[in-house]
Amino acid sequence: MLLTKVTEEVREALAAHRPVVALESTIIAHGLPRPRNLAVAEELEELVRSQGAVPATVAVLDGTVHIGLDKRQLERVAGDEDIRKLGHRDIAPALAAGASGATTVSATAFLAARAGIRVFATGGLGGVHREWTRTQDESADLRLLAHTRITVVCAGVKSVLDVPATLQRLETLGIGILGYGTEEFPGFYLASSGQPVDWTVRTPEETAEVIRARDALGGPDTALIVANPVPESEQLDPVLHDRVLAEALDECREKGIEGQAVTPFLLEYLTRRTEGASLEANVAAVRGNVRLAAMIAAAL
Ligand code: PSU
Ligand code: MN
Repeated sequence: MLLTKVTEEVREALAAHRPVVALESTIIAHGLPRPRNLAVAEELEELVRSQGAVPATVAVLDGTVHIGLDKRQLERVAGDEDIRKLGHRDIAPALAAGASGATTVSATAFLAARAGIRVFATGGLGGVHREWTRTQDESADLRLLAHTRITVVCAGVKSVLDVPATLQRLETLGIGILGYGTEEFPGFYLASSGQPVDWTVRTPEETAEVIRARDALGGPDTALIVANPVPESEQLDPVLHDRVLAEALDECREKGIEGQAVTPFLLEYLTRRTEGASLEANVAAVRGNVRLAAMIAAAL
């Protein structure tokens, strides 16, 4: 059975050691509203190309892993209301069932690293939820990144999470963090979460130096997070953010929403109740991350 299909363009770029950037599909299918999601997905691929790198959007379609999607496949991921959300534990059952699903950070990092891709861009990572003591909800992203050697460019972790607790978990798990042009950990919709980072890099070349040093050392075999803040001019108004997020968390608890549905619910609630302002901040953050990821891949 054919498990994985890598597009010719991605295969050739990897073989020739040209820059490739992996992109996840859950943000498209479950993180952004239709039909804007398709426009963003296409724009992100274009952004990677404009930096001279090859985009590899990852998804599972009809029981096959795809590393790199064509236009029609991207349209399917963005348009299919029934497409599932797949973490890394869900890939094998999805393949066996012939199912289709968008891949989260955990599933995308797993598949991209296995395909030989070294740089991956997304919006914000999953992490420890604020209700953790009651729900024990911690994103599978963290455990997977604890044993996968890949560089992930993101705007920190989603601010709907318990950010200090997530930073503690990242330290425990040995996942590296570099602030990109900042001494503070970004806050996804916000330029800063108010938490400090221990290491700062300021150029793609400096970032590549860290990756090379890890390679020369032979480890650790964990992910390296390049935490790239959304520009302050494009961030969500912090007062609006805090107010609407508090409402979103109350509503999530009252409705008894659990498991995989929590993150999409919170993101959708924020988009609706900030009249699209959180969506613009989210898209601005992802754009910046994708552009930076392409530059880091080129510097490698
Ligand atoms: N970044 C975004 N929007 C998203 C996500 C990331 O800007 O929707 C997705 C990623 O796929 C991430 C997932 O892995 O949210 C986390 O979901 P959970 O908390 O259920 O693990
Ligand atoms: Mn979860």
